[in-house]
Amino acid sequence: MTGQAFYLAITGGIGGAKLALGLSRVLAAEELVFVVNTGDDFEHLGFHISPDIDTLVYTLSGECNLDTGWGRRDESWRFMAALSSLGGETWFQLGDNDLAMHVQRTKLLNEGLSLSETTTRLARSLGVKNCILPMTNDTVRTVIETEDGRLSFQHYFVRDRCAPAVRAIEYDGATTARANPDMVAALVDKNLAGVILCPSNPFLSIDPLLSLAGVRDYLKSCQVPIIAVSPIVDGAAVKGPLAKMMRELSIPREACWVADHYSEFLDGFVLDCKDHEMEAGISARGIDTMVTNIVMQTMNDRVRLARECIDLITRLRKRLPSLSNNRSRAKARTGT
Ligand code: FO1
Repeated sequence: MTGQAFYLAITGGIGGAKLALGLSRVLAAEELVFVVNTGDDFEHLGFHISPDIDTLVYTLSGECNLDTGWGRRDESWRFMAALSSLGGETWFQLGDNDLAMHVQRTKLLNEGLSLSETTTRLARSLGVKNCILPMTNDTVRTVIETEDGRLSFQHYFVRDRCAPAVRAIEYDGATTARANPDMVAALVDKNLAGVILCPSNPFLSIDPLLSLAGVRDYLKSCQVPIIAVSPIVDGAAVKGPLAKMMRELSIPREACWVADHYSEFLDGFVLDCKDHEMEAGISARGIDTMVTNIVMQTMNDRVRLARECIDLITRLRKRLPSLSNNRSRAKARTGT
């Protein structure tokens, strides 16, 4: 890091990328480092595909397809049409411009660059100046245990459209994968101002990172405020299959469940006005709350929410010495 105070934003998926964009409009590039989920990554048609990295890079560069939240805008689909005519797999849609990203990433990885080095090259090529850290340079794959058996994440999410009922979620490779050393360094960097968990699916975008050895401990011992923005509004997932997964996993579809899920290291939680009645319960866990509109429909929504997250961190920094007491209180309460 550059000696400048900076924030670490942990993100994955489409919802997380919305806040990431808001933060990038409020903070200079050197003030904002991203940690991105790679549990969605997979090998497809001979390419290494990193969907959450690409959603973030395309979003930050203004290249993202805003209708889908993934892939590039103004796409053409000649490759997919040609592939289909050859009997190729077309369940995972690769636009002609997006295809170049997968070709170039696979080439750089095959040349021996790490996923981090590859991501930096590709992000810089699209004009993105932020430091973007894959959660690990090793292989971790989210696997969905369903009523139809074990499915890779993209088979579950795209090919089968999240239809099979979820029984459990696993992160293959997490027991041996090393957390990105640059992320570990950032968490103990004296210039770190705060950590923001973007409104991403806890099971699909945040838990893969938390499953890596030592990461929960690094966060618990982090000396700056850690806040999360709820991915749940009024009992329904803001984006994606979260509400359905929670129902199938018999987990209450409530924002306070998410706060509890992170409580062992969490200092602040941002929840929607519609869930304001949960504020007292979350505060009772020693977690500060901010109630606001967290549904991001416009760029102004993204920027406003980003500013409110930074304001919450600033407010918590004034109480820094007591943070660890709160966490130990939360830890004691949840027995984690
Ligand atoms: N999601 C879909 O629902 N259908 C697709 O055909 C699809 C293609 C695709 C291609 C590149 C890419 O980076 C992402 C893509 N996604 C697609 C999204 C992908 O499934 C991500 O994992 C989700 O964004 C969830 O994180």
